[in-house]
Amino acid sequence: MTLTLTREDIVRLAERVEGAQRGAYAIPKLTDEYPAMTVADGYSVQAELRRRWIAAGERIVGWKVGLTSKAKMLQMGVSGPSIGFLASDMARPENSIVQTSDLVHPRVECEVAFVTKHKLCGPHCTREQVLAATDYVLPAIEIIDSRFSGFKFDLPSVIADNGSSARFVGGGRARYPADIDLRTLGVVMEKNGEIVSMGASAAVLGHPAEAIAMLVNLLGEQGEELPAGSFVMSGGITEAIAVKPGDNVIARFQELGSVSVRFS
Ligand code: OOG
Ligand code: MG
Repeated sequence: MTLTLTREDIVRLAERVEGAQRGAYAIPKLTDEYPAMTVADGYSVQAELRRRWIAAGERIVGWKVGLTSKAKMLQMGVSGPSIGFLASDMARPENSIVQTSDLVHPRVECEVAFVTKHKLCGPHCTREQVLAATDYVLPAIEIIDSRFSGFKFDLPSVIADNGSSARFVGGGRARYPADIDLRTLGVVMEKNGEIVSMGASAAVLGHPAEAIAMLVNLLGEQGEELPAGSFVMSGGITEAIAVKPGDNVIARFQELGSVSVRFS
């Protein structure tokens, strides 16, 4: 993996992204200024961002992997995957109100989330290993918020922006993975009582646990492992839907119940 950015560039870009995340304003994609930026550069900026968040007292509770379904890749014009860290202050309780004034242009996605009971390490992590290390799965709504103007980006930029991570809500009914078929779960997303998207969990790499294995292998390339007790989102099953104040979103999953969130 090639790095083109200097240490100074990495710190500068991490500060720029952090400013946009905390201040909820849009910035041009980073490759406008650094056209040669690579995926490895993007992960260096993300690692610096994570270091700064931890230094500010935040706790990393897990990870998300994104751009794992055709619908998402087509919507964003980017062939994934991208991973990002999840911090404790991004979590919101089921059916709570998420404030949009803290966000640039929020969108919602329905995802299968995993909670692990054993640590996982790459390389060569497999779906079977992920399932054996999973404590339970649950439905989740991810609220993504790309900080890039017009939601237009490329893979190095979105990785530097921590995979557009902003908020997440877990809920519904937690299940042991052995008790359900994770490939065939139907999901319907409703906004203000109307169906806005629907799909099936196989849209995520044929099986959402494949996405977790991919995440573990990407973490391995960065010299990291996925600790036991991590909360991990496997990627939007359908395309993401824009939300505004007053919207009420509910994702209904077969076997996993439903999860909802409101916006103000
Ligand atoms: C990148 C994040 C994608 C997913 O589930 O595919 C993502 C974006 O679309 O802003 O979280
Ligand atoms: Mg997502």
